[in-house]
Amino acid sequence: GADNGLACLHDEDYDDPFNTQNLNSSTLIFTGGRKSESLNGEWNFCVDLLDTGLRQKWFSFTPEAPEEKTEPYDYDPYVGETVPVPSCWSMLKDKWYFFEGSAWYTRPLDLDEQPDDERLFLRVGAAQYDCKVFLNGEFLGNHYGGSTPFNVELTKQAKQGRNWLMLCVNNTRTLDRVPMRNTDWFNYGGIYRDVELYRTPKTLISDFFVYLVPDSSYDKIAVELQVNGPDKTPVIVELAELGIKVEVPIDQDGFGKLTIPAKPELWSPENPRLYSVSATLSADRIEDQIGFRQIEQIGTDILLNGKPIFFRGISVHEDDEFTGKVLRDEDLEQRFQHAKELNCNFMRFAHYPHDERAAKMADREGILLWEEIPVYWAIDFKNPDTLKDASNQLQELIKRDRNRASVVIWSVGNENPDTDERLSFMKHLVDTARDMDPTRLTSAACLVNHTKNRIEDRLIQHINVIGINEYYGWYEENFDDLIDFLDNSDPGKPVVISETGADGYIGEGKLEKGFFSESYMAEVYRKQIATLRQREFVKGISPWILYDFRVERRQNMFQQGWNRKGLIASDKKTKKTAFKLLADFYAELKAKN
Ligand code: GCB
Repeated sequence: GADNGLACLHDEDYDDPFNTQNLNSSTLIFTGGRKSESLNGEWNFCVDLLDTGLRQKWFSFTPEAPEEKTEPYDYDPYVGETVPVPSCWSMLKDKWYFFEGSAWYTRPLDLDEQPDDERLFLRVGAAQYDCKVFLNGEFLGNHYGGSTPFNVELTKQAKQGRNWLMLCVNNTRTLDRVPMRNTDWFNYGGIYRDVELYRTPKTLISDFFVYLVPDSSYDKIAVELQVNGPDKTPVIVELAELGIKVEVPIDQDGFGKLTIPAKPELWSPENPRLYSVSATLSADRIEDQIGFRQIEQIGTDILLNGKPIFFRGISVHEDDEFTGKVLRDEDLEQRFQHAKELNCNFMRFAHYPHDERAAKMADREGILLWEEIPVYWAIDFKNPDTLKDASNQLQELIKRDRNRASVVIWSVGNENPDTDERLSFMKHLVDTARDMDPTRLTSAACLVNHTKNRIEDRLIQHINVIGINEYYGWYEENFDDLIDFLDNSDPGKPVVISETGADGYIGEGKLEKGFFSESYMAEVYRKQIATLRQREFVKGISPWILYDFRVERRQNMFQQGWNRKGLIASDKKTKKTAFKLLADFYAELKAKN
């Protein structure tokens, strides 16, 4: 038949027409204050392991024009099974648990007549990893990167009446992507964050960055704006609570920047003060709640608003026993509640960009954040496409979250082998972060030289804060080596212990002592706390991890598909003994400050 595999996708000599990578978040980065129509809800759905849909072009006919259907297609996108969006298909049916490949999402889009001066955008909060977008049979582009939002303009293709939107989402792990094949978290698939439709005027404010100028004078706010469209009139920026209303001139490229004298109350964990900021350009208006603060690194110190700070942290994944990567508001609130019970002032969002609602909550809750992209372990550092993917994810994350006062660190990687290619790859990412954002520190979980038992990583010269994942008492069986390790290291920069911990299994068949017992886990925490507290250059700790999380690679009888290093079990309720040890330690540090 026609589908004989000759035009097989991913065959080496096949030029994949759907791999354009032209979608990103750049036209509609800024959604704050805009009204949207939710496209969440039931979508028609079909898994497509063999990519038959792309070869047979399942998207090419619509029910309104059945004559375009020239052959008996192997799937009808307009009838049949549905799934909710957002969701992870892995969680919906047992037979989809390990499914890795393409899946098709289809839904109608009924539109009124579109006013001439209106633009229409589809925004996808996140789809893991590759998402191809089709409207009324036309391919509009694809997006790489499973954890950052992207948008696609539908103005030209959308028509009055019934339209059909199809998204082909592929969660195949590949060697050239970020992340690559091997990770220590579950490979969920699907559209797992909100899908929305936005209407804007012809000219819109597409990007908006407002920050306290980081020159230690605390008396200037900078505004940077990007405008998309023909109108180049000034944008009015208002910060009513500070008595500010200014016009920001826009240049020919649509860019505008202004520095304004202002003395805002500073944002901090103790006083998470946010200000309403708005920007108006004719009919377009956006709003945000923004905090102003300064974070800097001097020698081995980290300073918040000029005062040395210690990060009392905890690491967390985006994972749920029942919904996978879909986190409801209550889930996120509970997460901050647990962090507060631990007396934390800091969280590490590992190992990829988390839901954008989480950073907004952290702004309100007064929790400092480390945000990160999935440059994890040995990705393909010599491949320019891999760098492009990583860099795009970093830029999308920064643009999404750079108005969040809570975010103080951009982390560009986790435990990557120290090769020349990796060094230049990572330096490129650090430079990108600095160019786009002068108001945050850079970091990465760096390397330990295990022979010399010391911190040793050429990347350290390029970043502000050295993240160290150390598992003395767990993967490194001799705990006392931690003492040597710290003695041997002289990093000259602040070190944040970005991971430490041990598995503690508390379900049926649990052990009283030894590896995987809760008491052993607690013992590791006791020793870690006693040792780390004595080191001058250790300026923060974010143990691994708040909750047990699902992962394919952990299959012994205590794990059964879960990494059990959580201070709280996978039910997100049951606390292990180590929880209180850490909470008490942090309470003591907090009292001293
Ligand atoms: C690490 C990784 C983290 C793992 C953790 C572990 O070093 O960064 O992703 O989950 O160790 O539990 O082994």
